[in-house]
Parts: sequence; structure tokens; C-alpha cells
Amino acid sequence: MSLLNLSKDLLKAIDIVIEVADSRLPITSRHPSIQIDFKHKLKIVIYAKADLADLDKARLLINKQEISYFLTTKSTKQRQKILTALNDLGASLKQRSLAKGYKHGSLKLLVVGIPNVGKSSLINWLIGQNKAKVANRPGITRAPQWVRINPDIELLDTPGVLKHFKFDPSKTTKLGLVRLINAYNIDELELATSAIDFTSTFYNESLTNYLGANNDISLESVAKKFNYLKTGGVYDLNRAAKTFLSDFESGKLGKICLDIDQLKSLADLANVTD
Ligand SMILES: Nc1nc2c(ncn2[C@@H]2O[C@H](COP(=O)(O)OP(=O)(O)OP(=O)(O)O)[C@@H](O)[C@H]2O)c(=O)[nH]1
Ligand SMILES: [Mg+2]
Repeated sequence: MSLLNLSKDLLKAIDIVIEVADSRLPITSRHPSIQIDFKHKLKIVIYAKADLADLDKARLLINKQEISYFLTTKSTKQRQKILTALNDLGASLKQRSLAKGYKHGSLKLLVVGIPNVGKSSLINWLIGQNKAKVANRPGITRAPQWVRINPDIELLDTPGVLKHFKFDPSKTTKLGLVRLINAYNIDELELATSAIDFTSTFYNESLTNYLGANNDISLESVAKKFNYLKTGGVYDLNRAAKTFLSDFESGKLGKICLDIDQLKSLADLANVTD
């Protein structure tokens, strides 16, 4: 049984697996077991939320051996290109089946990925209608649901499943920062401090623009910027943390690549192998 508890017959019927990941986390948002669970299926990786990502960095971090696309469902610009690619793949699979002597019905695609990466949004974007339920928190799609794109292609939307995986703390923080896991057990002040540290290390200019040039880089400066005061005149750091996390996640600090630290590891690796 695969991680999604799909039946063997259903799995057998699937022609292509579309793994959805987040463009801001091209490494960390990849599902830990999809490579193993679907190793014999044709796979496409869609890096969604490209409108929020520092794509120059993100593109350096992906596996070039895979068929992959960066896209945003906030614009229809790339929709036709993706539909054409799916149709072409479908046509070649159909031809292969016919050559082997059996009939191939409509192309069946399985959409999988960790929670909240944008699986249902991608499906709605492809069909041009809001059929799959979408919201900005993990756990929205509860059960697999078939959606037809056109007479030739059907998609199976699935819930983001991550139950049995334990990530190391740095990965949990990264996923929590872009709301791909519920970060309830991570302290909000701690998470916001990580967001500030990350931004000041890798996107310092954006942070300075956000805070105003004369402010220190701290949560207190965020509270100052918004004039968040508690009774007694002390800065309300919890409120500042909430605002900063929301602004960070929604792109108000600019386009980011949260796996940017992995570029250094790649560069180190290149130096070793040189
Ligand atoms: N900015 C931006 N937001 C997006 C994009 N795609 C999806 N979102 C937002 O991401 C959030 C999650 O989207 P969903 O489509 O519900 O994600 P999901 O992977 O189906 O989530 P689960 O069903 O909970 O696993 C929603 O708030 C979407 O509006 C995108 O390309 N750009
Ligand atoms: Mg969903």
C-alpha cells in the first residue's frame, strides 16, 4: 500500500504522477517518499508558487534529470504550455499501448505532494474552474477526488500526506515558515526570529527596506514599525512576530529561496570534486 492508501488497481491505472513542490523550497518541499512509492511511474515535478520565489537560486537547486516546471497559478500565462505537454505525454503513452495491442482510455494523472504546496490550486488552474477545495493551511483536501480536465485527461487530487515523517529541526522551521506544515508546536517568536535571521543573512536589502534604514534588525523593530504597543508602553513582540511571519510568507519581503543555504553545500561539493 502506498502512502496515500490508494488501492493496487487504482495505482495500476495511473499513467503519470505529478509531484507538486513549493518553488521557495525546491529541495525541502519534495515529498520524502514519492520517489520510492512511485518509482515505476512516469513523473513530472511542478514547482508551484513561483510568483513568491527567487527563481534564479531555485533553478540551481533542482534535479535536471527530471521533467519539471516552475509555475504560478496566479496567472494563466503558462497554462497552455503545461496542457500541451500533458497532452503530448498522453498521446505518446496511448500510442505505446496501441503498439502493444491494447486500448488506452483517458490519461490518468495522480497529483501528490506534501500539505499546502498547491495541489488543488494546480488542478483548478488546469481545468479553469474552482472544482477542488483550496485554502492556505495544510490538510484541506481530505480524500482523493477525480477531476476531468478534458475528454482525454483525468486528474486525481489527493490530500497532502506527511504523517509518518520526522524532519530535522532546520527542515521543520523551513516548512513552517511557508506554512507547509502546521507549525503549532514551534514557538511563534522563535519562528519569526528564524525568519528575520534568514532574511538578514540572504536578503538583507529587502529586510532593510521593510524595516526602514535606521532600525536594528530585530522583532522589536517590527513592533516599532507598526507601533505595536502593549499596555505599559512595551513593544508587543508576539503581535510583531505574527505580522512578520504573515508578511514573510505572503511575499511582502520579496521573492525568496529558503533552500539557498543548500547552494553553499553544492558549491562546496563542486570544490571537492574539482
Ligand atoms: N502565491 C501563490 N499562492 C498559491 C499558488 N498556488 C497555490 N497557492 C496558495 O496556496 C495555498 C494552498 O493551496 P492548495 O491548493 O489548497 O494546496 P494543497 O496542496 O491542495 O493543500 P492540501 O489539500 O491541504 O494538502 C492556498 O492559499 C492557495 O491560494 C501560487 O502559484 N502562488
Ligand atoms: Mg488540496
